[in-house]
Amino acid sequence: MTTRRGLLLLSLLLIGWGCQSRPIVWNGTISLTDAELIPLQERLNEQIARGELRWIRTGRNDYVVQLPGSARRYLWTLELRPQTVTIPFGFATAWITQLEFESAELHWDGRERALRLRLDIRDNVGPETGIAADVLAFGQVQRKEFAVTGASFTFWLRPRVDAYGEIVFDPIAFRLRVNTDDAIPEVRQPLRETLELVQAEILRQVNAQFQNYRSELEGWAYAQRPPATHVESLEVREGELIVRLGPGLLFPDLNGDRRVDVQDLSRIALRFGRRSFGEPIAEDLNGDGVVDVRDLVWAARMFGRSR
Ligand SMILES: [Ca+2]
Ligand SMILES: [Ca+2]
Repeated sequence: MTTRRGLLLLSLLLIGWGCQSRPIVWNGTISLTDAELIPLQERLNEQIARGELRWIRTGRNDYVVQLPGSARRYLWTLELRPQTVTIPFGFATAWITQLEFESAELHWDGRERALRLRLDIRDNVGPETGIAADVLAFGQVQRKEFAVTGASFTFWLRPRVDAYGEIVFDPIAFRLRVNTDDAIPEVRQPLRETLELVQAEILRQVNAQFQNYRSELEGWAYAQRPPATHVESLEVREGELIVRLGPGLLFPDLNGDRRVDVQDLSRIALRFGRRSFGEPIAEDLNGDGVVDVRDLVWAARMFGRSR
């Protein structure tokens, strides 16, 4: 206990000195193009092929999502109710019988400044798929069914830099696109309104489940750049993410519990003075090739923080 307290005190005393020192740093810019997204895209397409991301319909939908290189499988649930909208002289209740996902595409979308994930929906003409509605007008109920063509689900994930110089993704924007022009004129407008309600409902549920998956995605983004760097700024252009990197100060959690505490400082102290000969050392937080007071100071400054 005394050793730990001593360590902490030493670190805190050194902060003033450390603030003035300038570690040797890695500066530069990297570009993450659509090519870097291909493994993520392939994984999604495999999951569509395996039926883990198979379709969406009114009722309960269960999905499994897994990133390449990760052992974690995320379960997502969407629970959609039939939607009722008013129409002249009555109302219409519509539901999705079944819309099947066909393929996934990932792209850096310059206009939206976001990572775009589009799930294309198979054109359907069968009786068991598509969108259906019960239309009540002038006291009569009629069931209408619509074949769906050119439909897609699109999610946008907006990257930004957090206070630790890491890429984080903000909650999702979403658009459900269905060609409603094929629907008969009397239900075209109610159908559009219904789809807007469904879209808002999907967005609400997906964002509520985004937290866990988000850290996984951020881990992926972290792995795409050189070690011992922090992100200074981001710019999403068409087809690429431009990442400007600055002085390499890794978040000083060395035992992987996502929190900087005395255990992490102890690890730096234990390897104090160690030099790297090619192989990076985890405790060399600023990447200058040696575990020294600069690394300890950085860890002390981040003491108590979690991520
Ligand atoms: Ca820790
Ligand atoms: Ca160092």
